Amino acid sequence: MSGTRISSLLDKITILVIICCFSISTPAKYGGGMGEPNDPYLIRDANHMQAIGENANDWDKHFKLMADIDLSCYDGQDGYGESLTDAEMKQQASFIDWDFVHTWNIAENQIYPYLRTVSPGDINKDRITNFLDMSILCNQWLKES
Ligand SMILES: [Ca+2]
Repeated sequence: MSGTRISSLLDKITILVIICCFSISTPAKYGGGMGEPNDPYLIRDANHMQAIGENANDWDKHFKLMADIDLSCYDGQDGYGESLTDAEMKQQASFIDWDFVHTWNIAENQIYPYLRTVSPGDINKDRITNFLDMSILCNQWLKES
């Protein structure tokens, strides 16, 4: 073998080793994929879900859920939220900064918070259905007849 051919072979081996080392040192993120629309990150287990939460730079990427993931073992005590007991869920004081005047309603110690809606019978939209609403409705009927 001539010196030129040996040198060329060594160059190819060096390039191959560099490529192998590079591919080995770059672990797949999540369960695979590149986070692109045609190659989304693959989410296969709860660890992948946890990793997404810790990587805000990936929140605008594309993901594909590959399994029905059981998250019931997570109690929300990792700084990502706080779990409440059933009794606490029925207390207005448990929901800090929630608007219980305009948006939410609760019957304490009875049910969980629920979104306020306007009753169809609340004609003047004051969130109270009473005889004033009936009076407004009756006046409307009298005007139409
Ligand atoms: Ca009303």
